[in-house]
Amino acid sequence: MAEDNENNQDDDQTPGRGPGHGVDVVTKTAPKTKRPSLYKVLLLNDDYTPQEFVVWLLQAVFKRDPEESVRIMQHVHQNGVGICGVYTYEVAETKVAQVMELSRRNQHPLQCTMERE
Ligand code: TYC
Repeated sequence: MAEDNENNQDDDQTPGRGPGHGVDVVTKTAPKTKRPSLYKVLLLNDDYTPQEFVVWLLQAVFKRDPEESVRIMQHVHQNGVGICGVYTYEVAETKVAQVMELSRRNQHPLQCTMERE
């Protein structure tokens, strides 16, 4: 912009555009960024998956520290369901797929789902 006055009051002394005529085109584009939706990744309790496997999984997949992992596992064990983490769609989808694949490979019935926050 050639000049910085808010409403161009003293720009139009001479008719027409061009050098010396002080005509600015002011465009104000609204920021169009939207925050992505977030998804909770939920672990479901069952009677067969070993507690140690769940604690290991929470560290390996969800990068929880050992104490947090025990706390989350115990919460799921006692309440039937618990949150492992909150992520954007594709990250949540990947975590769910990793849990399901690790459970399947180890022959555990552990289930994991995601839910929009
Ligand atoms: N209930 C399981 C047991 O006692 C442990 C467990 C915890 C399983 C959390 C799944 O998401 C789960 N062995």
